Amino acid sequence: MKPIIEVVAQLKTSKKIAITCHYRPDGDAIGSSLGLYHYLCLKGHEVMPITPNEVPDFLSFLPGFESLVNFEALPSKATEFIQAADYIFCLDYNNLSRVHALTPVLEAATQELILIDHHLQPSDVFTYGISDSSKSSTCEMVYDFIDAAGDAAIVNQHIATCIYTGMLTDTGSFRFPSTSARVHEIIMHLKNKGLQHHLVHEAVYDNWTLNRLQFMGFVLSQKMEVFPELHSGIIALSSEEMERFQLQNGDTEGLVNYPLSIQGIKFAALITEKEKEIRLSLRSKGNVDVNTLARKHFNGGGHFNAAGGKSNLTLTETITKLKEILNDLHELK
Ligand SMILES: [Mn+2]
Repeated sequence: MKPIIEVVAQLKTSKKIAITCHYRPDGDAIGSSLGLYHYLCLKGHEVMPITPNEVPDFLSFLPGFESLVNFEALPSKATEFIQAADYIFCLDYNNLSRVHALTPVLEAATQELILIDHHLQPSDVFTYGISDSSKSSTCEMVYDFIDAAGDAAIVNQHIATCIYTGMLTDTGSFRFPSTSARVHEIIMHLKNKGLQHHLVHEAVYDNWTLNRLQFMGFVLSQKMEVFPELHSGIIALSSEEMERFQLQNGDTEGLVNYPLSIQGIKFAALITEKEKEIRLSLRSKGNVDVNTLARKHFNGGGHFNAAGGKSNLTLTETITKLKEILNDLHELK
C-alpha cells in the first residue's frame, strides 16, 4: 500500500470521489465519511458518501446526514456514481467483505481504492492508504489526513462535529487506552473551529426511547449471565426477545460493555439472534485478545479489545461453544 500523502497531489484538481464505509455503520464510520465528505466538498470535489445499508437514527444530527446514499435503498444511484468515480475511499474497514452487498461493486471497480482505517490486518486490495491500529478511530485519521494535506486551517464546524463524533463513540467517551494525547490535541483544534461538544454528547447519549431503556432494564436484570471464575459476562438475546421490545436499529449498541463494568470482569459478549443469523460482539480488558478469538472461532475480527463475529450454530449452541472457548483461555484464569 502506497502512502496516503501521495493522493493529496492528485486531488489538486476537481475529482469525482466516492466514500464508502462498513456494513451496519457506527459513529466512527459515519463521522469519518461525513467529515471527509465536507472536507473534499470544500476542496471543490464532487463527492458521494455511500453506506452499505441504513444508518442508525441517532446519527441523524450529523451535518451532511441527508447526503448519505444507502446502497440497499438506492443501489443504482450508488453503483453509477462509483463506476464513474475517479477515486474510492474506504473508511473504517479493512476488507471488502465488510461492505456486504456493496462488495461485488467494489471488487469490480477499476479505480484505485484508498484506505483510511484502524482495524488490524488489512487485506491487500488497497492501492493507497493508511492503516494504524494504534489510532483511536478512523475519524482521528481523517483529521490527520486533512492536517497532512496542509488544510487544518479550513476545518469548519461541520467537519469538527463529524470528526468529534467518531472519536467520542470509538473511545467509549475517551476512556479506552487508544485515547492518546493526539486525540485531545485534535479536540483542542476542533473546539477552536466551533465544535459544540456538549450537543454531540446529548445527541449520542441522551436520545433513548422509553422502549430502549426498559429493554436495557430487562437485559441487565434477566439476561446477563456472569461467570466470576472466568471473569466473564455473557448476554444472549433471542429474536423473540428483541422483537418484544420493538427495538430500532442501533438499540443494542453499547449493551456489550455493561458486564465489563462489574468488578473483576475482563471479558464480555453480546450474542444476538436476528433473522436466523447469530452475531457476536466481544469486548475485553487488558491482555484478553478478542480479535484472535473472533477470527479463530467466529469468522470475524476487529481490534484487540473489541471485535465481532458470526456463528452458524443455534443461539444455545453458540453460548455453549463460547463458554468452552473461555474455559480454555488462560488469560481468564
Ligand atoms: Mn472505527
